[in-house]
Amino acid sequence: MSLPRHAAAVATSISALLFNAALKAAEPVQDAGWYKKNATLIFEDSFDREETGNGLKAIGNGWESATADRVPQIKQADLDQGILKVASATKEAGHGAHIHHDAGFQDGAVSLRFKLPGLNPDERLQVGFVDRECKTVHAGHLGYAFITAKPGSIMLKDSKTGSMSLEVKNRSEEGRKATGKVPDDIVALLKTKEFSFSWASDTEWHDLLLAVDKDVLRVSVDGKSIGELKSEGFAHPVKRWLSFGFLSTAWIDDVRIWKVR
Ligand SMILES: [Ca+2]
Repeated sequence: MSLPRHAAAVATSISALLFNAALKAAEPVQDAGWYKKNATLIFEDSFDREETGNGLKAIGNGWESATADRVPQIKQADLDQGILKVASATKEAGHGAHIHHDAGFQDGAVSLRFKLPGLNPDERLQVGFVDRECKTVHAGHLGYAFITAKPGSIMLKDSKTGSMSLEVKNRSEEGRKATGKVPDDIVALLKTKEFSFSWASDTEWHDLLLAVDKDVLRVSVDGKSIGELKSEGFAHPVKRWLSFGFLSTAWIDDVRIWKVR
């Protein structure tokens, strides 16, 4: 089992270890049951309806597609048998499908069921948080879990202070222009902003819990912890949108958003 990157950094002294052990013992495990008991349910959707066409608001219940209007002739989001089935027209739209819903918490979680149905070789579901009012970052990208079918993995990423930071993007671009490569300090920084955990993927339904707890992003599947990443960007004060991104096909059901504060 791989050790989360931050855990290695924290475990620099015995006193830090003991301090962490005390914290772990005092706090209950924050699984889906913990959120049901301790957090406020601010949104839920089981997709038991039909969509209304292919447009921006066709999914209904407050969902919006950021990419529907690029390819109005193609249905990318299909409500079928009570499931949100997404088939991203990535090539035609020049962009992977992005679907989002208002969230609005600092600390909280999203729970859902997902399935990578095995219809395409590049299936990947991106689940995370966006704040378009955050001006230090490209398109408001804060942080995500990337669930990839082949090879099976789940990557946690702090986009806000990593690859989507305007400062990081500008430094990378300047470096490429000046020397043909991204500056070494930026390469080193970006390595600290993401961590990939192995996950045995299949084409079945799974329960996902993605939780933000201060500066920690935590992911579990089917009630079992996959891993967590500690990074300053996750502490952004407002996760304004829940956002899904797609490369090809992924299915989603039973989305719930929980707010702790
Ligand atoms: Ca359903």
